[in-house]
Amino acid sequence: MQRAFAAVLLGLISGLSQAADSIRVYNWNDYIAPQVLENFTRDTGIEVEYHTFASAEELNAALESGQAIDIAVPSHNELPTLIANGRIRPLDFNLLPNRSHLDKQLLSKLAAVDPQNQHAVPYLWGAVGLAINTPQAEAAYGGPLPESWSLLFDPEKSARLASCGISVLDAADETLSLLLNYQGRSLARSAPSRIERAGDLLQSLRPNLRYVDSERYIDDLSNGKLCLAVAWVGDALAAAQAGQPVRFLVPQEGSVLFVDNLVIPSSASRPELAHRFIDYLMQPQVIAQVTAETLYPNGNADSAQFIDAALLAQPGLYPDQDTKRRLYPLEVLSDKHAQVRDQIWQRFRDGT
Ligand code: N2P
Repeated sequence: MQRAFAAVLLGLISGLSQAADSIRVYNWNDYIAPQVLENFTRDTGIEVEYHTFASAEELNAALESGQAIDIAVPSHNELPTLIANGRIRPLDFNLLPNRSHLDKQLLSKLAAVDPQNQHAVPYLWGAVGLAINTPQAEAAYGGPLPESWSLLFDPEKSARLASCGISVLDAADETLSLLLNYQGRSLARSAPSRIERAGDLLQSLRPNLRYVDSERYIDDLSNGKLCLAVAWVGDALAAAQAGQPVRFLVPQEGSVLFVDNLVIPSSASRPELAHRFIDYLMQPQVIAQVTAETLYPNGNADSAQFIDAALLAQPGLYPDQDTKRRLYPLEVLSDKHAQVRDQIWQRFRDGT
């Protein structure tokens, strides 16, 4: 009797603590395996209040809103500003034993934007490229396509593809960096006047585009409603997996690479539980599940053995040597550059 009573009491207590143990997570759209969140709650008793965002701007607004966020997933180029503005906390490595699985080379590169890797744990990464529905695009273009950003940035070429649908990511840093790189320049090292001229070119392309959005295009590509999309690799591969003749191309002129990171914002109300979440995701078999679901490479050196061989070999997922040589990391912008970028982008995105 007494034992039964104790069991009920224990159940009550753990029920109570479960209700109290909850974290709020902010992640990119289409960037998790839902099963992993369920398993985390099953294994730890910690509930996850899961929110998604579709642009760096949206994440920054959430981080500045003052609401409690326990986990966020900024791209590497945002880290210096987040650290300088005191928006994210240093991590307690003692609470992160699974850090041992992280790719050391990747960590040493990340140390350039996060000294000693104090604040960020690499989650998923990947290339930006063009997702092309080849039969549709060739029909509209009138022949074989050049493997070039000119398909988008040359107004005459993109006008030929406009009828079958072009979309651009709502990602200012990526798009402007790609355009300047296509022009043989670098966004971070260009004078504001040159960036403004690049903005004018973008504006002149606007009539050729269906929309600027990072979420809608995933379904539209999968349903054959777009023939050319600036895409993050996993989103493009998802369309191919859905059965469309969509290929992911890293054009000859090269393209940008991003590394997205798990961080604990200063606004976190449960930093210790946030560490448990990060450590959970760093288990090789768990992050392998995320890669298999999202089709984005991860930053874990021990996860390959848990990823299906056919998937690992899928062209585009982990870029081959030749593609890697054409990829450069998304640049960190000065405040002045960020201001010019924001002005250009608002006008372009809204098509006004
Ligand atoms: C996936 C989002 C990719 C994240 N939909 C790009 N930083």
